[in-house]
Parts: sequence; C-alpha cells; structure tokens
Amino acid sequence: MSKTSLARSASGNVPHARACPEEPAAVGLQRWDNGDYQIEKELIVAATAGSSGLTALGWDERWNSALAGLSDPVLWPARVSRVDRGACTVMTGSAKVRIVTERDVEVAVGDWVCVAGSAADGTARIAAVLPRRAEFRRTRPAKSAGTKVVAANIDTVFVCDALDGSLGVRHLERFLALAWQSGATPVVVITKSDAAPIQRVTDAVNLAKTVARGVSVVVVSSTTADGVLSLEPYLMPGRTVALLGLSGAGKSTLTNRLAGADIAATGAVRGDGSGRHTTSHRELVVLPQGGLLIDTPGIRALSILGAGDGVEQAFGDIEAIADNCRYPNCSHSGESGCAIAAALADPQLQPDRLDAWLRMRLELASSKTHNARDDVAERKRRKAAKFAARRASKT
Ligand SMILES: Nc1nc2c(ncn2[C@@H]2O[C@H](COP(=O)(O)OP(=O)(O)OP(=O)(O)O)[C@@H](O)[C@H]2O)c(=O)[nH]1
Ligand SMILES: [Mg+2]
Ligand SMILES: [Zn+2]
Repeated sequence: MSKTSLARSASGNVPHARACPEEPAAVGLQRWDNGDYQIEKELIVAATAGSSGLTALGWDERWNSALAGLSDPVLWPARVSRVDRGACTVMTGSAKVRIVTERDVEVAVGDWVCVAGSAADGTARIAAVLPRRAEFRRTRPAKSAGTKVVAANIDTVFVCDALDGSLGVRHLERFLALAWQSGATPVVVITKSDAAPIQRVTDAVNLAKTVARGVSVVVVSSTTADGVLSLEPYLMPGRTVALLGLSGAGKSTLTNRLAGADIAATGAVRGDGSGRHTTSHRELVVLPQGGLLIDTPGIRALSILGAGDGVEQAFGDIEAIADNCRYPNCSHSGESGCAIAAALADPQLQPDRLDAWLRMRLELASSKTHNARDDVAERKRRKAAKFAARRASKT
C-alpha cells in the first residue's frame, strides 16, 4: 500500500532467502532501560503460545516473498507491537523483544520488520520495514510536522463511537474517509449500548448509516457483551483490526472485553462526554480467538490531508452524482448542467452532507502545498533510513 518504509539491508546479495525464517536463538530477551538483558517474562498473550508463531501474527506467503526479496538470510522477521521514543517492541511469534530504533527509521505499530543481529548481545537492529499493505495516517499534533502512521498492515478499522459521546456525523465522515484511505475496510462500532435507551440506539444507528455508505454498523456493549459476537468475523486469526475514535469511546474497554483480560487501561469520561486520553500509546495485542487488535489513543482533530481517495470512497454517493455534471471541473456552485444542483431536489441527498463534501474538497485542494512539503521530508527520511539500515546490517 505505502510507497514508504523499505530500508534495505546492504549486507550483500545472497542466492536465496529462507522460505520459512527461523527465529534467532536469543529471541525472548529484553533490553531494559539500564542496558541489561533479561528473559522476557511476559508472553505476547497466553493464547498465542503454542499456536503457529508468526502466522498467528498475520505472517503469510506474501510477507515471506517480500522478505525473500531482500535476499538476506540473516534477517529475521517480527511484527511491531509497540513504538516508543528510541525503541520499539517486536513480536517474533514466541516472545516479545525490545529493540533500539534508529532515529531515522520510521516504524509503526503493526509493521513487519526485518531484524539484523541478535537480541542476546544487543546488536538487534531494524534493517528493513516491509512495504505496508495498509496504513492509517493522521496529521501530527503540530500542523507543520506532516503525518504519522497510527496503525500499519491493518485489515479493518473499527471507528468507535460511544452512545454517550459526541462524535457526530461530520466527524464520523472524516474517520471514514481516513479509514478508506488507509486501505483497510471501515466498520462503525457504536459502543456503550447499555448506557442508552433502545430508541437512542436505533437513532444512532440510523444516523450513522446516513454517512456510512456501504459500511457495516455494529452496536456493542463492552459491559454486558451485547453485540460483541458480531465483531467476530473481523477478528479471524491473523487479521488485524485498529480501534479508532474519540477519547472515551470505549476502545480500551472493548479491547479488554475481546481479550478476556484487563490488558489495557481504561478511564472515566468527563461530564461533557469526552474522554480523558487514558490510552497514551498504541499497542498491538493478540486475542485469544486469534485476531489482532491495535488499541489507539483517542483522536479529536482529524485532517483529511492527502486522503483524496478516501474522501472519494466515503462520499461515493455524491461522487457518483457529480460524475454526471456537464463539465468535468464543475465546482457545483451554480454552473449549468450541474448534476449536484439537480439532485438537491432529491430528499435522499442531504444538504449537510453535500456541504461536508464540498468543504473536504476545498480542504484537499488547499492541502496540495502541504503535500509537496511532505514529499521533500519523506524523500529525506527515506534516504536517512537507507543509511541507518546499512549501518545496522554492518554491526
Ligand atoms: N456503560 C458502559 N461504559 C463503558 C462501556 N465501554 C466503556 N465504558 C466506559 O467508558 C469510559 C471510557 O472507556 P475507555 O475504554 O477508557 O475509552 P477509550 O476509547 O479507550 O479512551 P482513550 O484511551 O482516552 O482514547 C470508561 O469509564 C469505561 O468504563 C460500555 O460498553 N458501557
Ligand atoms: Mg483507551
Ligand atoms: Zn456540478
């Protein structure tokens, strides 16, 4: 999916890479902050022990081919489960390993990485990040700082919206556009059904459906487990789901419910319905039933910068009408032959939704200059990552 992130090892060509990579003997060691190594005590999740290692984490033939393409038999694959400043945690299929990350190698939770060196002697380094198949990006809090990947290699995005929350349809549209842009399939998950009367639940579903065209809308309660079973089709072994939404939407509580254990911290919601940003980092967890979940901190400000395709997909209903405008560059603001103007008489087309679409198109147009700046930064980052990978593979 992404063009980014392939930092190749420079350790020379080798006739063939392993069809089935082995883990290094030292896997299962963790480097602690004081620099010591200790046996990693915490297994990924009890359920993965004994299951088929990397496959349980989503490894498949396509990833194997991507690794083989690097033609370097000393690299071993692992999936990134957590990223911190200067270090990340990777899962090898049997243990978690902490690895120091080079400043210029951008890794995201969910990435498949190829590691050079050994965890036992502290030489483990990320030599390559396999090209992502899907990535959910958001703008960094500081506007000028470009975008960052929230979750990589995801199959599904659960856009979580609490019945006691304040997501709103306009916000939901943005989440959906970004989810489509990610390459994953969005599902709207309306949470806390136990906290509202049935009529409010029905109204919330109907409202969500007005903007979630072609998207499943599921209602759940993590308190009573109502509706949780309907999430099962998305949580098949090896499939990865990212939980996204506002703070307080119940993402971590749902993670705990699905994991059957209190693995993620949860926090009370304020009087105004907003959360308290309880989750401070993204984390990939393997569920007992085999699916993989990425719990994320709540996101409020959502820029659709660079998400033109996602907006097109999220507003497929309006885009289809606009295709019939007489002029291909119609601005839909009074030109003759404008199909949108004609469709406004149709009660199916809500003026608010049309407004939202027009505003997003404007936003996309104005983001083009940002994109140009991002491209330069991205080129620099990739170049630096290449050098970092070379250094890593030489140690
Ligand atoms: N009644 C009810 N409360 C819930 C449910 N799910 C979550 N909550 C409550 O909602 C609050 C917020 O839940 P969290 O799971 O921490 O929300 P979050 O989306 O992870 O929030 P951030 O980590 O801040 O992004 C907590 O007090 C939960 O107990 C539910 O199904 N029913
Ligand atoms: Mg949380
Ligand atoms: Zn038009």
